Amino acid sequence: MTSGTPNPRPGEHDEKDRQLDRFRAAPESDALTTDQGVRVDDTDNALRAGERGPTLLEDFHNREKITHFDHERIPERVVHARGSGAYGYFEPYESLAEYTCADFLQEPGRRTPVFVRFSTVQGPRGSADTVRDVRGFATKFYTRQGNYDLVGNNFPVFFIQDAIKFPDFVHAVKMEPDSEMPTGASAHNTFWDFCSLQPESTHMLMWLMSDRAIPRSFRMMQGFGVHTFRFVDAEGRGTFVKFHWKPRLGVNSLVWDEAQIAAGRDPDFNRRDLWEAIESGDFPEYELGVQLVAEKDEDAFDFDLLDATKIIPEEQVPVRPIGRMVLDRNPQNFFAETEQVAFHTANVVPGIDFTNDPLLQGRNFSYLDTQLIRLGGPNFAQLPVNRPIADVNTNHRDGYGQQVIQSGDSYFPNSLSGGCPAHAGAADTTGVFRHYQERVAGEKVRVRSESFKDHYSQATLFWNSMSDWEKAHVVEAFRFELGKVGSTEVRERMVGNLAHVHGDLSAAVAAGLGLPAPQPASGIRTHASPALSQENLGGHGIRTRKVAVLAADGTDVEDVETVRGRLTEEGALVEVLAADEGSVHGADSEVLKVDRALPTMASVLYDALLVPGGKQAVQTLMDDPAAVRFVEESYRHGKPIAVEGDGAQMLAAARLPAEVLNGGSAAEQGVIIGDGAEGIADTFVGAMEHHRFMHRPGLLNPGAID
Ligand code: HDE
Repeated sequence: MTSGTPNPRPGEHDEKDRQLDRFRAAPESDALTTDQGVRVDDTDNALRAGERGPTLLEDFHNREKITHFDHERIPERVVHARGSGAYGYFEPYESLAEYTCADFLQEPGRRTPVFVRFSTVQGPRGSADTVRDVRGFATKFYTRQGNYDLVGNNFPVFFIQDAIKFPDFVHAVKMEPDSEMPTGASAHNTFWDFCSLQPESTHMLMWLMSDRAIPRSFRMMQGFGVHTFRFVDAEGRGTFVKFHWKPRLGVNSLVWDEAQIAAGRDPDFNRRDLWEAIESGDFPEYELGVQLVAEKDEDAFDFDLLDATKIIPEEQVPVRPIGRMVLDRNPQNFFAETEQVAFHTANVVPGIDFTNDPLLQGRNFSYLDTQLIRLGGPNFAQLPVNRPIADVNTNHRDGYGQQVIQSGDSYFPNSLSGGCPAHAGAADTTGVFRHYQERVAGEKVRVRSESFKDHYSQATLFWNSMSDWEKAHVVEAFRFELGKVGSTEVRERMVGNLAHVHGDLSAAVAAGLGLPAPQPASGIRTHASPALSQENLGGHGIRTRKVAVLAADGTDVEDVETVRGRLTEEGALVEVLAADEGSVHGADSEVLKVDRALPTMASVLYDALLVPGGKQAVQTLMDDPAAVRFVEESYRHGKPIAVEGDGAQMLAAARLPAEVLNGGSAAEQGVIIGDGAEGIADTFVGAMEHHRFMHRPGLLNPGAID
């Protein structure tokens, strides 16, 4: 090529490139440009000296493109790195003016926009969703009086009582420092070493070992503010408050074996579930409730309200529903929104204030501090997802990433700018944040209050409140986790701690670890709080539950349609699975569309299973190990199974216990065997409302419960 000849157009050289040209040439409006707005005609070939020559530094587009790419990542969150977000709104049911002057809680039905981020705690950004872990449940309310962040979890308590221990706790639970293993799991030496030496963790461990730590869906878990906060009314009067989110769909969990398989089959299990529900218009909904305690009753409990390892049992102070939140929009860009959202416990609005909970006080320092490193400077509140809808008028200036062209002076007091921005006047109380005037007095001491020292009573309360299968799952989880701990000393110490919770628990865990049962502590209480058991936290209906239908040529298509009709009427999502995608033919040549190829899916991705009749089809399925495994796992994970006609043969092929197959109690165990789709459809819906059947023969480890 002689100098001065224009470069070849992309695609000039070969036919394939010419075919792709239609994806490359853009109308002016969506043309590719540099960061400076200059149009680019080729982003496939760097500028070089000669076709086979060296790449030229002069190619500003190439350098800009690669430089920007090199800087795309920011540090992930030190905890809660893996998360999923959604937008929506909150609306109160009633005015709460009696307790708080918070503007967004004054008017029934007035909507406040929100952004929510759900997360796991231990694992890095790319870790699996269904690990055993606490889930973050953080909500940013964009109120007219500024942003309010309720940065909660799906458990109502925490591992430690004082924030100064947070780095210790996180170092212990994160991957081990030498091997960086295990990812997304607490089942390792350092975590249990720490907890065994830290009895204040015991209550939280009960939650962590329960099925609450493996939620079926972000849409099916509770959220808690954890700390006791303070509502403040227009006259400056305070009321203690604990916040609760309750999911409309009920609280439902996975079982451990299922969660582990799902981590491989779909590491995005919870993220996908949230995303798809919102995309399909099944908007997740949660009710916000409060437990209110008058200041005069601060000392009325047998625990300290400032201790974040304690709950206020709902039977003692009922949860009062005050509003609902609906999540109705997925983010447009994961990084810009879900990754860059910056929550902060100290983002409060007039009417909501802190207490002296030492965990909360430390958090109020940490969240602002962590954003500085994560988001690269002090201007992160200007990012779209963090920007308040309330007017912002500060004297802050400059800094990395400043987005605003500010004008005027930036000091106070000033006369040259007419005193602006000015303080709210003394008489102007509406919409002004005034710190609650709590009287404090004390020595400067480094001590833990005596009132924080009972570490076991509420762990016992939790244990006593569980149903038999929930207890069995707690025991199995302790056995699993401690079974991964190499040090016998740590195992023994931990089992020793559990002997203060309940003798049944410590004995069952010890047995699984091959240790002698420790002597149960004396004075273990028998109190219980039914509100803690998932048995009592069911939702209504089966909306968005996923049902798999196993099909092959010869499937009874009419029966499938009948059951599908009934299930979709109730809002369930039905998918037909067969060996290959496309369609299968019924016995009378009807056509049934196949939604998914069986080898791409797994039982753990569904809530319930239907095996329709059809002699030839059932024979094909019985010869397919993937189909047989599907049935076997569905049974083992407690999922409702409906079989119609010949489909019943699949139960025997999956080696379900004879007592279920022949004992006549199958329906009670959520295994619905019937002739004719009409007959089974209603029972199937009822079984799905029950979610899981944990009392099936062979499911509960007999050693794990008495
Ligand atoms: Fe957090 N926590 N935390 N935490 N936390 C963070 O802030 C911290 C605690 C919670 O989706 C960090 O922006 C301290 C309790 C959630 O972006 C960090 C203590 C509860 C999220 C931090 C706690 C939480 C975080 C890391 C005292 C439940 C994710 C990244 C022991 C009530 C928010 C970030 C999101 C995130 C500090 C304890 C919930 C380092 C010092 C208790 C949901 O600032």
